[in-house]
Amino acid sequence: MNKEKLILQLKEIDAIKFGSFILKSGIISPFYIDLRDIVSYPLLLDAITDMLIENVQDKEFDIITGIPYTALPIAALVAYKLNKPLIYTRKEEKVYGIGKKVIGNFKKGVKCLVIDDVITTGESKIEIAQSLEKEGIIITDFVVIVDRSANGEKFLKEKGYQLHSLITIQNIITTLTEHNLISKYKQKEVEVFIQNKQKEAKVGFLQQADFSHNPLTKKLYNLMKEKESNLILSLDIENQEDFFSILDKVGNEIVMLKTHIDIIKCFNYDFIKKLTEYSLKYDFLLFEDRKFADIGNTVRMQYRSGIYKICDWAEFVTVHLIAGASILKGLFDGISNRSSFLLASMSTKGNLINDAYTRKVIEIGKDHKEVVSGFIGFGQNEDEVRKLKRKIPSGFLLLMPGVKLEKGSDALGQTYISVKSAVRAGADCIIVGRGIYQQRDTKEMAKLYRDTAWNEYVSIQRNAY
Ligand code: S5P
Repeated sequence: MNKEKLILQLKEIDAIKFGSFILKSGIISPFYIDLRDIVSYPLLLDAITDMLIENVQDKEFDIITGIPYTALPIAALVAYKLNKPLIYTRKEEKVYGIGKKVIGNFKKGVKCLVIDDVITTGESKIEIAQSLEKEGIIITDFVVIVDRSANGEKFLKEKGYQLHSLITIQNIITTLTEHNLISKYKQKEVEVFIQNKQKEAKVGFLQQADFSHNPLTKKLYNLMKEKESNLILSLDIENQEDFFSILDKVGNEIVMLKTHIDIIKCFNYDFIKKLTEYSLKYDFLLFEDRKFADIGNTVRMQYRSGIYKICDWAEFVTVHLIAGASILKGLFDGISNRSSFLLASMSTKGNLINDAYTRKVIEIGKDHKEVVSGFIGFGQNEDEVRKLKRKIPSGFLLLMPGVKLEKGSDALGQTYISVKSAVRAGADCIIVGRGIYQQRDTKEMAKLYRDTAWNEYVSIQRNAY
């Protein structure tokens, strides 16, 4: 099998995916290589093992190992075909029995070929080599199916190892482009991602801003950068005087203000005038959390008319997609420079949103990027947030409510995840209400939330390259 055919077959079995993925290293990647299912395609498996053998035919080695789980059955087949012994290490530390680290029979001083499915940074390859070397095994060569890194080969070479690969991410992009199996946008996104890694310079969210397709998403990203803040204040205060007095204290700290306009007492349109002035004075965007959820014709009127005329002043609104994509049409048809965040999951105990609903919301959002800037989502812990984040394509923001300095809950079903966990696991912005405005020193508290969230965000993005 040649490289091109291999790539097309891997694409066909969905082993090459495009989207937004958090890798083991914390890198947020626009593509993901998942070769686990290869074992279920015997002809493909056979061809891959032949290609691996061809790739290392002039190399000297006595035994073979495969890194569990994905590469172990592949290595077993290679070993069988070459009539060479197989050894392997446990993925999990063995805590009972004889505690043998390496399984299989070998003599000290043997040369071992290491097979793995993918190389990303090369760091885990070094760890594996070192653990085998401790057992008296000599490692010189690694062979992988996909080299998805920009400089893994160079990295291994510096440490004294040779890397061989069947295909690289560049090969994949070239072949998929030739066969029209990847959009221009994705192609560019992956190329920039690879380049950036080489330069180790740009932070992830700058890149996201370049790729966002929606001017308001871009505006928000750019304002985050400029203000160095990913804090959204949820100012659920009924009294107008208190509302603006808090805003005077925290306006400089926030990138966006989230309102529930229908809770404001004695509302008249002067409130909106003042609110708009504040947003210009302190440079934050306006986000009305109206959570539109009705049929297109109704939301259209709710958005544009009535006493609040939300469409006139709020750059962003929230949408419950329960009635389907027609809500978006009802809201935004004929309107420019307005966008939304879709509720993908919620922070309340016992809410009715399930995985399938979340997935569907994200799918619809993806198809309406001109009026959708991202998603409101929540996870009880970092794993849940990561799982959600993985589903969200790049160029869309994940805003997270239910955030406080520490994990917790309130008496009415709200649950909270900590700021650090939320951002570390994938939230682009945090939405904080009572954690700030109910505290004695609102200004200091807002600063603390802002610094904690932003520092975490920047550190994640830096580590991404
Ligand atoms: O799932 C959600 C979605 C939203 S938009 N959970 C939420 O709490 N929110 C909103 O975030 C909610 O309407 C409120 O305005 C804010 C959280 O406020 P806090 O005081 O609990 O931080």
